[in-house]
Amino acid sequence: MNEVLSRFRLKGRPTACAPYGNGHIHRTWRVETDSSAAYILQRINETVFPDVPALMENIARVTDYLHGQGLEGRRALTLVPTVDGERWLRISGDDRERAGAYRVYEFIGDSLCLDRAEEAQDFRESGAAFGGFQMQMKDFPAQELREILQGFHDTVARCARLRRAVQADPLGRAASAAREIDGALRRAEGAGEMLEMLERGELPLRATHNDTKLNNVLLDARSRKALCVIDLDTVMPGLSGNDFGDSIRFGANTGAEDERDLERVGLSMALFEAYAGGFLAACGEALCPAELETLPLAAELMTFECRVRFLTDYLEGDAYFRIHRPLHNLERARAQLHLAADMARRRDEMRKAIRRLSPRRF
Ligand code: ADP
Ligand code: GN1
Ligand code: MG
Repeated sequence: MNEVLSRFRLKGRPTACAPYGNGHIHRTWRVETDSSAAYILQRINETVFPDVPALMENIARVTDYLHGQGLEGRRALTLVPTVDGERWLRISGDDRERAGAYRVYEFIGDSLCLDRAEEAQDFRESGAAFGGFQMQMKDFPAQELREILQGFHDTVARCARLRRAVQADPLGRAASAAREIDGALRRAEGAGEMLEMLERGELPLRATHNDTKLNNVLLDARSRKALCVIDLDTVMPGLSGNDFGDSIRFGANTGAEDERDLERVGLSMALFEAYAGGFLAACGEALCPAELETLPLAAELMTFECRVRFLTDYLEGDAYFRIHRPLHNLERARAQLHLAADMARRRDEMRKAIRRLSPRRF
């Protein structure tokens, strides 16, 4: 790895380089140098992100913009340039272990990265980090960002793909999932509600994060307060509600994402309020009333979209989401169905909580 590292402008000479973190997409190492500097080195997953120049252009734009907003040090990711002044490095050759696209970030020390909230307060802080991100990015020209993963939150297109998978039924699995398919296609009717609002100009297009899980936030190790948002690969033009909704889908579920005992699956209003409290306080007046109105619907739609994605992947042969048991994707889809139904029932409760917690009156 020394050859790769020697091509980046590091402070000092590398003394250690070891695999780091629990990310599922890239290969990540922590690097230390003899000048007591620390870095994150990543080899970019080019199967998921084939257009590395576009990906890195987006990240450079966003990190430059955040620094311009005064977020320095541990408050935002910082890319370390190569010795040629580039934002990333291509290593070519036949050595498959070595060849690839690399980037380096400054290491954000004394931080925590959690896979699950240990207390509601952790989830509130993750809301504060993502709400803060909305605030920091509110004047960013979203349309200048490249759409790195096309149609990522186009729920209508996701439903169309499900229909194609049902028709093609390459593994003959559709019969065994008939109930799930029927249910999903029935809800597909209103899947475009937020996209239509965007088209009518009722919702603004924002620079959004799009992968708002808890482990894409760093908390300060001592205070457990939000430090910054990381994993900026999926920052694209999108709807603010989707960022809120995907966090709720994953983090405010009383059960696991793939829970088989559906009795355990549901929306925890306590966790919903914890996240919403952190998020809304941090984004202040950045979101307009129409966006605030859509947050409960967005939580349900993000859950519905995930259900459609899991079900499609089940029918297509589990090619996208890694599975750990044969029916895993079907079980995930069932659990998301259960959660989305609970969210639909509680939409009014969520709406009231948002009105109460938002510093902006609407
Ligand atoms: P993936 O897309 O594979 O999830 P991430 O960019 O989220 O990759 O990074 C993987 C892990 O590395 C994170 O979960 C976090 O623990 C750690 N990490 C990433 N960037 C930094 C950083 N700048 N400082 C400290 N830790 C980091
Ligand atoms: C994937 O890679 P990971 O586990 O953070 C997916 C998300 C889904 C999530 C469901 C790039 O996230 O969109 O919501 O699985 N990420 C991508 O668990 O497709
Ligand atoms: Mg990550």
